[in-house]
Amino acid sequence: MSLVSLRPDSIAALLEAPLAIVVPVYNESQTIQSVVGSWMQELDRQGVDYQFILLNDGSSDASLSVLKTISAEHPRRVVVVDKTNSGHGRTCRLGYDAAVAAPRVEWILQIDSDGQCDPAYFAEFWSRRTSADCIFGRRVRRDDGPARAFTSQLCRLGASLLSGCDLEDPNVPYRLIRREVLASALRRIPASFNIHNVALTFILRKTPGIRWARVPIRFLQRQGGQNSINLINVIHWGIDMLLELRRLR
Ligand SMILES: Nc1nc2c(ncn2[C@@H]2O[C@H](COP(=O)(O)OP(=O)(O)OP(=O)(O)O)[C@@H](O)[C@H]2O)c(=O)[nH]1
Ligand SMILES: [Mg+2]
Repeated sequence: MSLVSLRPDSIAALLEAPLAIVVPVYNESQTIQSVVGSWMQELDRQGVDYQFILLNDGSSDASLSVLKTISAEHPRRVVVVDKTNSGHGRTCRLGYDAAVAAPRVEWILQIDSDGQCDPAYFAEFWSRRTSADCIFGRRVRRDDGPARAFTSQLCRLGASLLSGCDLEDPNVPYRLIRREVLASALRRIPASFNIHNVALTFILRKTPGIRWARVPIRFLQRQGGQNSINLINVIHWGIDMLLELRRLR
């Protein structure tokens, strides 16, 4: 199923499986098909009932047509959303808003579309759900280079100083969250925020009574496409993140 609607409730109406997988997609035409394929293989092996929400974030390459092909091949497993570019955080937010509005969804998994999130860890995440509300990856090994690791450490330092506790890997894109817990956290995060995943980690960690689990993961190199790191973006995101977290305190 493919749609061109930005309303969370119209996306939610298409969600029927207990696991919704939120995947922001930006210029990933080279990678997205094999990434979704390898995830499907693992999810099917685990016997999990799932649906992908693949959100095309205004890609300028052929991502959208690849997404449409994937959804035509797997209509029961894939919902495609096409939107103008708003960045990783706001794109994830739209997926989260849709997933929490779907009554049959019990869990939301967020992963990236460039193949850095290895499906091999999924079984461990899934098994932890009986005793945790949030299961987050912690990138203990990174194949994407020291500049990436350094940026993540700066993010961790800034976010942890503002929250008063160690947020470990606040921006990690491998995260499984119980629907009710995500829904109540989102109510405390303005939709206009930019760095949503860090704000979400911050709020979830500060909410009493939430049961946490962390799964150590190796973060792979992106499987193709463009590496997006550039100093100007990183500075921009860092400033946004600090301003946004200050508002949440
Ligand atoms: N760069 C970028 N990525 C976006 C955007 N919207 C959604 N995404 C997706 O967000 C995820 C993370 O983006 P990446 O460019 O991989 O960012 P990263 O993992 O920090 O950096 P590299 O993989 O090293 O390039 C990917 O799945 C992108 O397809 C956007 O506006 N810009
Ligand atoms: Mg990446």
